Amino acid sequence: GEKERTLGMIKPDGISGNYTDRIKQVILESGFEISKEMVIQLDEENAAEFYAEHSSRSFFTNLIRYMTSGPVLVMVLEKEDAVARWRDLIGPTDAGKAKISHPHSIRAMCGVDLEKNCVHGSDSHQSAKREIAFFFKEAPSDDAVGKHDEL
Ligand code: YYY
Ligand code: MG
Repeated sequence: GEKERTLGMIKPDGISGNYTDRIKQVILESGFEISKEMVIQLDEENAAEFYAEHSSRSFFTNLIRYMTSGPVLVMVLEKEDAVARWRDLIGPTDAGKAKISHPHSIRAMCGVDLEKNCVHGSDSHQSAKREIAFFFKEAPSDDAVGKHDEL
């Protein structure tokens, strides 16, 4: 496969639980390069835009409250097949189930349940592109300039 980029995020419970260093260690030992990183406190509008695909779901309000409950660490992760490999490494969405089915996954290590699962990973190449652009301004180009002034 080709070297590619994905967006990784340590969610508020991962930061407050002091898992940042351990998660980064797993990332680097797994052969990813962390090419960009930033700590940011999301507000409700940011979080709702980031998770817009879930806006009609019953868990949305709780998800936004959780995602704005403290700072997050966002990272651009680079590796061959980074999108799929990072999803493999974080494990299933439900961290409670991950502890049983994927005990070596990051969500098993630091997550709690279906909501508080401590990390995010882009689910496709298209999502990765959108999510990286959401947090990190690209070098000036016609369609990147001025679109993300709020961040
Ligand atoms: O991509 P991933 O994070 O594994 O799961 P999504 O289905 O995209 O859901 C995004 C986010 O929403 C998930 O990480 C936790 C939360 N969530 C929830 O609280 N309850 C659900 N039933 C499904 C998802
Ligand atoms: Mg998702």
